[in-house]
Amino acid sequence: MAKAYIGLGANLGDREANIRRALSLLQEMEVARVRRVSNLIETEPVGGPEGQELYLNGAAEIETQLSPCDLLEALKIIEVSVGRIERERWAPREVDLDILLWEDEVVCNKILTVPHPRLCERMFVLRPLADIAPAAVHPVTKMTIAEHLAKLAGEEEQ
Ligand code: A4P
Ligand code: MG
Repeated sequence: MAKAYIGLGANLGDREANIRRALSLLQEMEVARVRRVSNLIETEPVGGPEGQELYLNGAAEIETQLSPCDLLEALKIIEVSVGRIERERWAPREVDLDILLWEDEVVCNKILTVPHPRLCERMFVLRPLADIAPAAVHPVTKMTIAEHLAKLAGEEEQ
């Protein structure tokens, strides 16, 4: 069993119901066991088209027997099952499931980059992740999630 953290985001439809449904499907489809779920927070959209609705963002700790690439494939199936349809990059979405961390491993191939490449620069990812995994260490920077959150908060204040 591998421990991983996934990011949860939604800004279309019933955002909380979409996220909860995705978490249920992870278990029902035997993709993963959901061990912990952060608080869900409302966040301003970053990037993408003007005039988007606010996001609801969260993070979950999961345990899975799948490989990182198989997990990504399963997450995409769950996104579609919850109602996500194909749109341009960073467009509003019913649900977005990203792999944030996978054990303390680095994965980099054509379809998948873990840790998530924009993890350290996004409050909407770090805040919920720090809720459930403040001491988790980023395998590239060697900093904890709590340290990354404090660093980004300091930078955003300037
Ligand atoms: N991919 C590579 N690495 C990963 C990974 N670690 N986890 C590839 C998940 N996917 C990964 O993703 C595009 C492709 O990224 C996938 O096919 C996969 O092979 P996508 O979900 O289809 O499209 P996307 O989400 O629009 O693109 P991207 O680049 O993943 O965007 P982000 O970085 O996820 O940003 N603002 C707020 N407040 N809250 C949000 O949640 N989300 C985004 C999307 C923008 N602004 C936001 C939020
Ligand atoms: Mg995504």
